Amino acid sequence: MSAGNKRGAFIVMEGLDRSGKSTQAARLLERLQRADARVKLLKFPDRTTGIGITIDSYLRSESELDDRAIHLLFSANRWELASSIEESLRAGSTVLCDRYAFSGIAFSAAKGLPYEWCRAPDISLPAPDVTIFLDITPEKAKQRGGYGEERYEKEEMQRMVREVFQRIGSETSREQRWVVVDAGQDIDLVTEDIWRIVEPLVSGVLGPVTRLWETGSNTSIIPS
Ligand code: Z5A
Ligand code: MG
Repeated sequence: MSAGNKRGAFIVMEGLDRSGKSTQAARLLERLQRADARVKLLKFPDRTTGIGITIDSYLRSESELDDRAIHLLFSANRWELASSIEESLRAGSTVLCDRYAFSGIAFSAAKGLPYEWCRAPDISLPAPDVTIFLDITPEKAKQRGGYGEERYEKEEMQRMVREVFQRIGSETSREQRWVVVDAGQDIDLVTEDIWRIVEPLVSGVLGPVTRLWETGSNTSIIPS
């Protein structure tokens, strides 16, 4: 991190199931570490917390929950870590995150819940400086060993999820960048495309951490 008032960059990976988020997040982590950046990798849902254990059981279809209740738990799972994300950014670490609030909206809206209702609980979370959307067709994703056994891992569901992601991307502000990468290409080409987006952020970002979907205020969620 260079001198000045710079903070760490907040980078989010989004995409359909099997689009390569975890593979690319691991590669990016390694590359950032080689570039001598302090970096923290997170993944949502974080299945290790109390809330995350409930989410895990739901995703494995070991328990049932009302659609709205599980949506709020996914959001609460992010809020559990919101302060620590902001602290890491302020301390100069790059924060890399595998899925975030956009997955929350995409999956719940694809189930039929109203889009605005789905977005509401995540308003004011720390906003990414860039969201990298790994775009792939559900047909191509399925060829990658087929979908697994978890809830939502069905082609028709993934098709609707992709449509909601496209809406989110089209509505994202210029400041909170949404960049689409072709995730159907060779794995190394995807890695290079991602690096071109991330490299300029490695030396840090000027300005405070912004808030998701908040207008006119950059008030921190933690005291300075
Ligand atoms: N969910 C939600 O409803 N609400 C929320 O708020 C949040 C999530 C945060 C669990 O997510 C579910 O939770 C998810 C959304 C919902 N449901 N679905 N679907 P998860 O993140 O724990 O798990 P996942 O993301 O569904 O699946 P995944 O399998 O981890 O996908 P991935 O990380 O994008 O893919 P990958 O593991 O990196 O790669 C998959 C395979 O493809 C693997 O064999 C790779 O070697 C291969 N691969 C990767 N890239 C390529 C390329 N370029 N070419 C060829 N092969 C490749
Ligand atoms: Mg994954």
